[in-house]
Amino acid sequence: MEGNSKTLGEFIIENQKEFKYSSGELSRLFNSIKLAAKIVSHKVNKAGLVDIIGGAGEKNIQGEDQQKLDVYANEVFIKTIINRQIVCGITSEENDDFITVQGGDNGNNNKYILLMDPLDGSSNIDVNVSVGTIFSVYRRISEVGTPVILEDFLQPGINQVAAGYIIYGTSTMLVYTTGHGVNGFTLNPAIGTFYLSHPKIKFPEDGNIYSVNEGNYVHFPQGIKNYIKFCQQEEGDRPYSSRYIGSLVSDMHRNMLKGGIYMYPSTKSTNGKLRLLYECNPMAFITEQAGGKASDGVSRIMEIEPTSLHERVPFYSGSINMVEKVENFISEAKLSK
Ligand code: P6P
Repeated sequence: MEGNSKTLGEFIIENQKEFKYSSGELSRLFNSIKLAAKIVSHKVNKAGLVDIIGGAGEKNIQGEDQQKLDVYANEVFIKTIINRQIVCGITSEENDDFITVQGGDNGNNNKYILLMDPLDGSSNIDVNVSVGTIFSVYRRISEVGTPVILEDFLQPGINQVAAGYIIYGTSTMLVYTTGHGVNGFTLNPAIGTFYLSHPKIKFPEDGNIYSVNEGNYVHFPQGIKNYIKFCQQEEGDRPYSSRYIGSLVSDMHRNMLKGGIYMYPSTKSTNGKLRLLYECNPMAFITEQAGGKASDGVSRIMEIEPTSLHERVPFYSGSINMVEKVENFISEAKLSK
């Protein structure tokens, strides 16, 4: 019964103590993310009805066609957050460089920075498959009162103050952590309120779902090829199920609720596809806070020292036993070379 469930607003107020050192700024940041999420959710759910799907004709820094909804979601989150003078800087997948929040002294006096992928999985939009927004919040390291600098954004994931995602699926959910566990809120679009629907989400230690684009199989490291063959063998609780939506948020959300692993391996020519700062680190923070594990195949994702805004890393994230199994396959393959 919705009347019995806490709203996101009530939950934030009740857990204000989690936002340590915050004089309400982080609560205000969450409220602006909540507002932007509702606006984007409304537009995404109407996408099939109005002419805003399909490529906008421009390409983002990743060389990917910018879907019109990508551009729209990016503008909504940036404008909603900048207009509330809460952060001093923003990095977005859709912007080549970081955005300094002008607002005169006011902007520079804010102590938080936001990194985001405003609409992840946007290639799914015009085929009516779920997409998501991913966000990550840090405290600035440069002096308050001065303009934000690149080093503010190049912090390791362990410095995150908060992280979360919005999944625009069969329903719109906001899932976040501030380092005190993971909680999920579902939007009732009729009244525009998010209700606590998934308290204290826990990643099952094991699972039988693996999520990877097997179309890239020939380019995978040998250890990943060996792991995929392991998943497909008839033995014990295997073969596992292969589930890959092509939307990181959707695959990770399902795996967190049911158990499973998401993999985006490196290839000979690339470090994979996923971006460390605004995809891997926030999803890793949530994964670890829910009791899972997130690795680049060798090291903890959140301990990687970033060197550039849009750098990519191999990404293995999910049920801890499955991620550790993949790490073993990778190290065994290296030893057998
Ligand atoms: P591929 C979407 O572009 C994304 O960043 C993730 O959401 C998704 O899991 C992955 O890329 C899909 O990439 O190469 O398998 O199409």
